[in-house]
Amino acid sequence: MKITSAEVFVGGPGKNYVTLKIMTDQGIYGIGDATLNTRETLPAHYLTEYLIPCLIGMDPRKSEDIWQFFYRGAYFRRGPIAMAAIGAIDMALWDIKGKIAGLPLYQLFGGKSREGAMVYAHASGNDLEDLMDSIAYYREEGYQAVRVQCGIPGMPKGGGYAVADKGDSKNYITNFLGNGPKIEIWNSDKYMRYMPDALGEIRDRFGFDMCLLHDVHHRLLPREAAQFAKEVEQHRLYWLEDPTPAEDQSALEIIRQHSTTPIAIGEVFNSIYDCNKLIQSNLIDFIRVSATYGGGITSLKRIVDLAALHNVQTGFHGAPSHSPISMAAQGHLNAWAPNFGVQEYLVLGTPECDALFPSEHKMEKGFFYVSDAPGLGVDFDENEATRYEFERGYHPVTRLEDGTVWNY
Ligand code: KDG
Ligand code: MG
Repeated sequence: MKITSAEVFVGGPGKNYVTLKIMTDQGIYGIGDATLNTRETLPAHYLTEYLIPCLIGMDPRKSEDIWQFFYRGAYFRRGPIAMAAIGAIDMALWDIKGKIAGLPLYQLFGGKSREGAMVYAHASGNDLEDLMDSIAYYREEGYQAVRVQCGIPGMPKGGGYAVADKGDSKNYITNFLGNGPKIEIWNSDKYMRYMPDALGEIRDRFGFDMCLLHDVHHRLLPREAAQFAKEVEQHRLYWLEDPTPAEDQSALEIIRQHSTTPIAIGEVFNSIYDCNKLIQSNLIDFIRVSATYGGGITSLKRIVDLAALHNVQTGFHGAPSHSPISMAAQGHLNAWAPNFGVQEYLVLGTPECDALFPSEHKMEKGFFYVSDAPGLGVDFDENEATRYEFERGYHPVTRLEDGTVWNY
């Protein structure tokens, strides 16, 4: 069996999805996602200029060897661009493998450990009242797990990270597209004085029978993060996400020394080497790496296995930047993983998105159910794809009130 061609498509409804399609001499094809949010054309070029020319003629069943060829075979390794490109190839090869076997991918991993995988929604608001309404909405929809973010009094309206990450995909997309980065103003002191009590009020209103998640989005200093994690311990968060910037891994030691609040980290990681120390030293409770810029299924599965050895659970990144292809890849891993925790999932199910990526996967009352279709169980409609083209976008840039650039 041989790979005969491969093509990259960039675009989608309000989003620059980067979709790779690999064709074989047996008529079976596979698809993969290389959507590196706000830098989408870079993995697309990496694929077309460097990787696809080497792929032609390779045996698509040798997904491990092909992964090693592109990872180990490159002198300059890792980084989100290369790993997103390798990840897309890897997803497409697993898709082909499943189609050859006539099995959904979760069966190739070892079968299902659960029927539905719990997902968490993004509840957000310009202020706490607004946030409460948003949480109530998701609770009524049946969600057991909700991430909560709200505007902070005294910070410019709409300028807090909470609002930029707003839950519904339409707002999210509007926030990310544009001709230059939107500037957001941040003040850690105001945040730290307000947010712990706000989390307490949420518990008072909704009780403890709800998995409550909160994302600090890399904004605090290590000592501040330790203090924050200690203060919110009483509210029994399901997780506190990205309390400090991910590069400074020793910061997690300071947080651990002061609090038992569960820590989730890793949405910006792209290899097992970014998280092996954190996992093996029990400095985190949930690993957030994604299939998209984490090198695909082959490398994500390796991370899941390492995490399982150390009782770290999964909580894969699932912001709307990931296309339904990588969400399907993660869906199959979630169905199988013995150490599954939760999946971030923002409903993308617009008619346009469903038309571009048809699938039978289902979201019901806060749980994701993978279909039994062979491979990834999601398709890509090339005719639909012709309706879309690339539109440049940026993440916001954060500044402190005195103008200093801060972490987004
Ligand atoms: O591309 C970056 C976004 O996906 C990120 O801001 C979202 O923090 C995020 C999350 O937890 O989904
Ligand atoms: Mg996050």
